[in-house]
Amino acid sequence: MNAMPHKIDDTRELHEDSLGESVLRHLIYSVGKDKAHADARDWNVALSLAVRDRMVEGWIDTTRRIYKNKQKRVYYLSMEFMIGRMLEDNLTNLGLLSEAKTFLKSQNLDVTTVINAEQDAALGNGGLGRLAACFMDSMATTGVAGMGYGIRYQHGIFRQAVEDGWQVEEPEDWLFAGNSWEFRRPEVVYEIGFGGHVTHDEDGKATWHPSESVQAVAFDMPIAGWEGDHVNTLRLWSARQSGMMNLDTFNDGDFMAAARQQVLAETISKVLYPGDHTPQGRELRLKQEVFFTSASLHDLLRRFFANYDNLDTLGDHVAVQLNDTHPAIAVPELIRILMDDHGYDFDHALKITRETLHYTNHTLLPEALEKWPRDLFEQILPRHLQIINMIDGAFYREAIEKGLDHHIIAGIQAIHPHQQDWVRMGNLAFIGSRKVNGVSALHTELMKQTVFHDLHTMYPDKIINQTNGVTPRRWLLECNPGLSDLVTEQIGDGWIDDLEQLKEIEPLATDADFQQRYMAVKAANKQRLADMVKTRTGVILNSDAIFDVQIKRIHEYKRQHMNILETIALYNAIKANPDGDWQPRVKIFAGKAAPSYFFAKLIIKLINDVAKVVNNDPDIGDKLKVVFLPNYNVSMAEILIPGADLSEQISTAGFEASGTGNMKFALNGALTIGTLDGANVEMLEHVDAENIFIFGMNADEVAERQHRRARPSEIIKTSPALQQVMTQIGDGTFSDGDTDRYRDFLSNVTEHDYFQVVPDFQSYWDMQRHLDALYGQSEKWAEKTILNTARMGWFSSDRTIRSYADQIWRAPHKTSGP
Ligand code: B1N
Repeated sequence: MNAMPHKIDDTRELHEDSLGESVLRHLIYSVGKDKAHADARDWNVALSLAVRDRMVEGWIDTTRRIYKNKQKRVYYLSMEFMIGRMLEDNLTNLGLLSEAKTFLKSQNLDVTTVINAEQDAALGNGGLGRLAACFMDSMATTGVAGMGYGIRYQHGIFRQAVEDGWQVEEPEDWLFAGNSWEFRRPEVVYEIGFGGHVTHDEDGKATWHPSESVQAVAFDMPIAGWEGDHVNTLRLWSARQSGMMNLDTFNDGDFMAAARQQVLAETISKVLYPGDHTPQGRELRLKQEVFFTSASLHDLLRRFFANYDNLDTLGDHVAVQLNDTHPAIAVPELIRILMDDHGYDFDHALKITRETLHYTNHTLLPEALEKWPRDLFEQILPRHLQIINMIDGAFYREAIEKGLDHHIIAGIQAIHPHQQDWVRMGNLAFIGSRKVNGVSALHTELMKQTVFHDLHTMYPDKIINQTNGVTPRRWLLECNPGLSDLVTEQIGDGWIDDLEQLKEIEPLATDADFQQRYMAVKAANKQRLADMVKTRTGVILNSDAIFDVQIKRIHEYKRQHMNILETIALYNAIKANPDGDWQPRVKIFAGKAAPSYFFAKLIIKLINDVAKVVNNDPDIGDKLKVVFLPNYNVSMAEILIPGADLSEQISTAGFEASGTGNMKFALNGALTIGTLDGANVEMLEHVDAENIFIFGMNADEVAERQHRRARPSEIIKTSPALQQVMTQIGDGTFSDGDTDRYRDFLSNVTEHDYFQVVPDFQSYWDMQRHLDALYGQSEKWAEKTILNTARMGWFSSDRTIRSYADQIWRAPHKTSGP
């Protein structure tokens, strides 16, 4: 009990070298509180620091070992790391979770409350950033000498509030109470220049004279792999003013002008751009990209020189992975460093660069491909523009040699030689990299056929596929302890770092006792989910209903609007026959819309409008509920995914590069309703057609309809159900009689429907009704659920990382299995 202990009582417990002793010491000496006055966050900080202490030894050890063995290093450059909370992850990987729980209970503390007192580190938008976080875990687990480089944003992705059904963005402030995991490295600091001009001496050697500069300061977080012995580093850069505040200005009394300089410098790492698939052609964004890429390259080269004395063999010892084009400025920056700082000629510098850099593409959406106005680029990076012109020159000669015509070459150079308007970062990254990869089999195939068609003909061996994966530590072991225990009881715990061992539970899929135990775990997870929904929205859920979940960024191509149209049609059907034998359903949505993306915000409003009508209709009762959960983040996903029965992966075929939520759901035993898109295609191959519910057009059919500009009107005419839905949205049924609100929505769907909601609607509806019936056959449903878990092992990000290490990085790693 927390009886008013004084300091002596607290310190008297500090005699054993236990985790608890260390927590108490940190509570007193690091947090500066006694037990009587400590709140959940204080305990969280004390426990985190105690865990961090235990990581440091392995960390220093790993660093020494890699250095001594000259192990090939892998650098993962990413604008985004969607980490979430770290405490449970670190406790788990270090094998300290049960000791920590026992200790917290002995102090009469609620374990969940203490763990949840940590703010999510949400330094990303969605899947791309979360993939980077899963990769950090898997690189440590598989023993890759990997280091992540990114930006220590002071403000991560905005907090989403919902007011009157509309999304409202609020600032996020994750660092307000400090970050227990990070180490500030004031000695690791680089000057990053912008603007200015370039001079050439009589030998032609160039010197760039930037007109402004900021400093990049390193902050490190240790990343422990499973079982804790290999500990890598995530190094995030924070911007600060170069040099001290200008004292002359200060003495003149113009303190504000001096302070302004400081603020301007620090804006570079102030806030994450909240666009997902919406490139921000803004000067500050370009500066952010240059800032972290240049600092990271300088840092990795400095480390290289501790072992080697010249850069000729850089690519033998170092592999750099560019997470999308956001760090693509690495191509001219590395060449610039090699030429201007180390005296290499251009051809040699380009060769070394092309042995070192690799580029991952994450989207084919044309509007999402990064490009910068040439003039802006020249103004901020005059030397880099010169180098890009040299790259284009060299590329032109290669292309001519390979027999390409001028027209085609112009289309794939970094800068179009005649239009001279944009610097196209995808082309630049492709030309400057050794390997280029897509993130699912379908996506990689489409890269070859569409966006990179001509570059692919020129370099037919450059593009390869690396299907995404998810870490089984966070996405099964930690988020679903009930299922983890059940699995471990049957097959041991080898699956935790060798996920394909889940295959061993396959024979139990038809075992009545195992089915019953598996579904009892699912029921408990559904209850936990329902409790959260009640706390956050007040809506009470019927746990006999199918929990049908769509959680991801709100985007037209992801088609949340098709889901809500189907929801309205179901509502109408129930209302027309309230005494029918309806399978109860709960439709759960969560996700953020980019602040400038009006249509996505309108979809959120429509979901909330429909929820208000449906949830309050006495004819409907428990048969249908609609919920929009505000402020979706990693921690919320950890509750939603284990509690879902059904996973919505319904993007227009050809548009979702991979998806990773799809994998997390299936691993946790949700059945998938989805299109033949992204990694769904490979999930189908692994779980088999009878255990995944595929509907709608495939990518070729979609492309054909889009090409033809086929109009949806003909189809709507033949569907009374869809027609009724459209009429209701237009006549104010869901908008208190406001007939204006959804005008844009309706014209989008009924006139253009670029993302093919209308042609896919009927097959989506039919598949939903098929699933209703299947849910009633509880043994069959349980069997399919178990088979999903059993067959998803291949989608571990450990597999993905080993594959990158073998096929791209040529870097050593631990092999899996006994
Ligand atoms: O990357 C994920 C994939 O699983 C998803 O299918 C894909 O949509 C996602 C610009 C992006 N692609 N592109 C982005 C993010 C931020 C930004 O500023 C583009 N995100 C994806 C992991 O491969």
